[in-house]
Amino acid sequence: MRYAQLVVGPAGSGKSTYCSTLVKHATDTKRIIEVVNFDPAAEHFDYEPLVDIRELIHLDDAMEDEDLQFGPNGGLVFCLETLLENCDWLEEQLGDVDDDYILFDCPGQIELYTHLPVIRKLVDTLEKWNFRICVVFMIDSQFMVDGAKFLSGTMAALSVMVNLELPHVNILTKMDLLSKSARKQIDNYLDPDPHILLADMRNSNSKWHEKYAKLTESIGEIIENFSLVRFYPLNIKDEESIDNILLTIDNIIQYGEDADVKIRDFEEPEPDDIDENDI
Ligand SMILES: Nc1nc2c(ncn2[C@@H]2O[C@H](COP(=O)(O)OP(=O)(O)OP(=O)(O)O)[C@@H](O)[C@H]2O)c(=O)[nH]1
Ligand SMILES: [Mg+2]
Repeated sequence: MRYAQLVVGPAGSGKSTYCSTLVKHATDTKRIIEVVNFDPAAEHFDYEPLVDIRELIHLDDAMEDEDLQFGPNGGLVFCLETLLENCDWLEEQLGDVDDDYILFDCPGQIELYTHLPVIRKLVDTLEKWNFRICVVFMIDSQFMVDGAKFLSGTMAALSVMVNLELPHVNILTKMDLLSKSARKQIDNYLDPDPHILLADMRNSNSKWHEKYAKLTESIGEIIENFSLVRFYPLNIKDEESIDNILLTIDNIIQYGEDADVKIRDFEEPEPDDIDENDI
């Protein structure tokens, strides 16, 4: 079995930072986690990718091509479709390593996850290669601090869940940036209670709420009754917070249960231990 996290979410939500944070955390705990960059427009990230889609196709290739003439959004979809058509390339780059653990750092274009088929097809391919996958949907906690925003973030998470049909974890990122009062507000939403949500919407005097109070209430109740969406807070400056998230996802993909957990051997071999045949 192979293990993977498909790291998705809106632009700038903290996907690449999450990947580099996990890689560092893994190194500190003597574990191996690799990252594959699936973002053809990426300019900067703080990890050394195992595979980089930009070596196959870069967004500029799609935008600057005289025949294609894509804009940034269509170009991005085109690049991912090109990746799909070149699965052999990806398979070769990934190698065939049993029990490996890979984060796929995806682009920040939300429609790739909410309704377009290309990521779902990539997932099917990864599953064929024996990957057990958890979708990790990132959302910036700063955009979740009132009832209306929370509702909209929840619906986005739900669309991704329905479209990708995989085990799924929602993460509230950038918790370190929240003020004390915002943090308190978010705590109310971690275990969403439709009544708190409704009270919040009522107090906000929003036009939406005036018109659609009953709809908001029903959506809130559906989410609660079916335990549909839950958010986990992540503070990348707190090792315990990182550890909790990793543990939750490991449990979901059953990492370590039937795997030979890979531990990096950081100790240099003693000179006496080196077999002459190795030299
Ligand atoms: N303080 C703080 N900043 C963060 C955190 N996560 C991300 N950032 C910052 O937010 C910005 C966007 O982060 P990225 O990790 O590039 O986000 P992304 O989702 O990969 O963005 P795209 O790939 O462009 O969609 C960067 O300036 C990061 O330094 C966090 O947990 N705390
Ligand atoms: Mg990124």
